[in-house]
Amino acid sequence: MRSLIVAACVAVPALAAQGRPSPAPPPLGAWTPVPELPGMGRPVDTASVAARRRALLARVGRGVVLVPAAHERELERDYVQDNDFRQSNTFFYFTELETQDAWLLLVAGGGASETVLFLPPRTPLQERWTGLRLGPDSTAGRLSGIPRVLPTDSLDDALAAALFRVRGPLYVPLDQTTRDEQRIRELTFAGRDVRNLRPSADSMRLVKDADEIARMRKAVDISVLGHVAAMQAARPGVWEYEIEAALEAAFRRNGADRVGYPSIVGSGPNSTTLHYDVSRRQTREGDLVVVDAGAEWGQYTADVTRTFPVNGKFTPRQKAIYDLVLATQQVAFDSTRPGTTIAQLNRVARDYMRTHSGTLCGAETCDAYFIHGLSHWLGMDVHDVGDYSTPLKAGMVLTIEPGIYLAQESLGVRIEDDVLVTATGAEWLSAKAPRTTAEIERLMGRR
Ligand SMILES: [Mn+2]
Repeated sequence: MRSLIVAACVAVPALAAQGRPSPAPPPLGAWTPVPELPGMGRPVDTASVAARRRALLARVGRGVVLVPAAHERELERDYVQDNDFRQSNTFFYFTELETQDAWLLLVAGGGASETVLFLPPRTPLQERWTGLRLGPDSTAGRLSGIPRVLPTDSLDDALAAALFRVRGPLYVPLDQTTRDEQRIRELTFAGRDVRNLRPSADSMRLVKDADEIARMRKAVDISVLGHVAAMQAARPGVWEYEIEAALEAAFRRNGADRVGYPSIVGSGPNSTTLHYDVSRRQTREGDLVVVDAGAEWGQYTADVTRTFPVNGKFTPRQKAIYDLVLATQQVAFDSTRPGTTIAQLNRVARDYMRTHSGTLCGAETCDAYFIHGLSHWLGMDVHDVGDYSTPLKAGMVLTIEPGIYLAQESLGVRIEDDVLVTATGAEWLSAKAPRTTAEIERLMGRR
């Protein structure tokens, strides 16, 4: 699933703007454009990416790292639904460049470390179709903070020379398309010690640096506005797709690049289907609606779930289940601090739900209906990379998302927030989305 908490409901900007024909505030997603690349790319935090590359080289010790960029997707084959292109996360992590068909070469040991960016030459004719592209020139060097930029046709020679000099293994991310794998095979020859870069690169991504956290905050803030819009769009008789449209309109209006994963808007019986994403049912009086949706911004995604009554008012039964899920989430949050593990948080949450079920879930305790995990890592991937047994450290971001799904009653409740581990505990990132039944009813009462 793709799912945090807050003590108080903070004023949401979209609410303040309701019904006032005042000039629109700048969208949350606004960010200084790069003049050389109209329409594509955002500025690179060159200091952050350079620090990530240094950290990687320190881990590698001696060797050569080669990271390909992603390629443009094909409309006819790849069912492209948002953009023709999204950068590969590994390439983005070490460059923050949204350019296709590029390669990053890092050399560690053998006297000196070296970083080279390879870019395909620019072709003006093609740019009539694609818009301006980065090419192997000084502009790319300046924007990327990588002084050495060469054309891709010099990659083979540069790689051979680097491997000869360093006499160490070649690290490549073994997750790329067949096209890259073929190219990587061509670039290497028999007997070469080729290793997977992913375990090292992925474990680095577990702890977010300041630039990554800023991107995540933006993705989360945009997502909060979407969830508020979804609650405001709800009333008995609207179709799930109408709620989804309001949600995703708010994402885009506030600068989201795309959704981080297919939005889940499940009403009534669909509230108990964890990954229901077709949004085709008409809501009815008395339904609960589970909305699990996150905006992606600057390659990072949020993952937030809210559950609300379509008519704006929880029944006593719905409220009782909701409040147990909410209290479970709070208990897990209160245990979130450096040194603990996701497995421990899971245990704390399940123990709490079990011992506080009373007769709410009949013969069973309610944890029997909490049928998925409590948490997952969050970052560029909605289920972000990294070893789940890693003890929490400041800078990690995870979801906390308990749920109870009672299919016989068409009653599903999930509450999911995004949490940043801090030096002393944790911070709710998605706290601005109304979360308690009182906050939700107050917001929906103003529709
Ligand atoms: Mn989730």
